[in-house]
Amino acid sequence: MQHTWRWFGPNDGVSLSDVRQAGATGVVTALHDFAPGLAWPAAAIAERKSVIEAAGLVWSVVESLPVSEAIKTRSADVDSHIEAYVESLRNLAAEGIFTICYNFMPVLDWTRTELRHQRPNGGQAMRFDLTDFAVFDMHVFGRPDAARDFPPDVVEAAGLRFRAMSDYGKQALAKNIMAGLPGAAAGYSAHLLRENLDAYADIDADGLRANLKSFLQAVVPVAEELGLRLCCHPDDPPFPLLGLPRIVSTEADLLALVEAVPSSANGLTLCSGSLGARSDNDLPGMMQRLGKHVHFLHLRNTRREQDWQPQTSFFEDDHLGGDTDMVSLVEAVVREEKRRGDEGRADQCIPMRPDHGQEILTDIGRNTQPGYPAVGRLKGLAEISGVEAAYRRIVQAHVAE
Ligand SMILES: [Mn+2]
Repeated sequence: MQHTWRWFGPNDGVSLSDVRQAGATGVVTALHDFAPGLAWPAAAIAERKSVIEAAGLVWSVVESLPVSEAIKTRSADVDSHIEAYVESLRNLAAEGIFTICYNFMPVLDWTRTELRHQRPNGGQAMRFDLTDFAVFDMHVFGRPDAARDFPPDVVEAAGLRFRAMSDYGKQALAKNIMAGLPGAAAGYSAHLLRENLDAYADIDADGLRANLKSFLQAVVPVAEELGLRLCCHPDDPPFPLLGLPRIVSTEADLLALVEAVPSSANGLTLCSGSLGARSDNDLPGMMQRLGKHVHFLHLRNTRREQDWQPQTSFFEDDHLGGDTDMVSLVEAVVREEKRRGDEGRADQCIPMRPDHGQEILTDIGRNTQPGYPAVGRLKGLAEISGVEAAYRRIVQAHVAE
């Protein structure tokens, strides 16, 4: 694996010097100043690249080149936004940046109900509590018919919890949930959320799948011609929220995505943290079966606190802790890389980043991006690297026999 690290740009509290000391060689970043639907200018890409290279690192992966709501809903601006997307792809390829991550989650980018949940050891972790989410959806935001989307015991518990909650608690909960909305830094209102949800009134899962396929049909041929590897990030968490359809949540979804437009340019970001929140997702098995389509890895672990299949409550556990068998997943990755080498594939080495980390030691109080502390991710990267090094030895020994 190529060891990479997500960096949010010059304003990130974790510096490129930190990234290098943590042991990563590649950077995963995006030009966050450009709104979805706008093309990334060649000069801005070149400038970001030079900042990364001046620090002795390489820009390995773009995460994300965002897909606009107009593209996801195929509304009025869809054609101009796809044109802009293609222009960004051309400009990135011209700078030698070939791996492009995106997601197709309607409205929400990621969702947690607590950004800094106290762990027994004194560290802090992100957490998703389905009952808290139901409190927000049913009572704070007040979506009509929201109760139909939760198990009966969650509906009941959410009513009790809401009645006992202070105004401050309600505001804090709404703020945490809205933190995952694009543009959240600028403040995201309930009004804006309602407007965004309305755009999906007539789009069900099949409708969204059709829109994803239209998007892929437009961009994949260009990406293939440019030698790019597009890789869709799964839904986080991997089940519907706020009545919105979600179509990148299961192994069947991932398979449908790559089969919709078969091409080496149409691949996957295997995010073990997102997918692993569901008990019916077998991550090592998914890597074994879908490995050839995996262009980018996010290695992270979650532990389910309650399971209603497919909905769950969970927190982000240590990278080697949690419900996903990370050791077997890393083994599957090393074996896939070996297979690619034997096949002579140019992309044998898959970029991987430790996706999120708990806040520990000097992370606490630094107020870096939620989920993206320096020490917690360094620990995750170090642990995963150890497992990888061991499997590399084992796999090579096996081949020598
Ligand atoms: Mn991820």
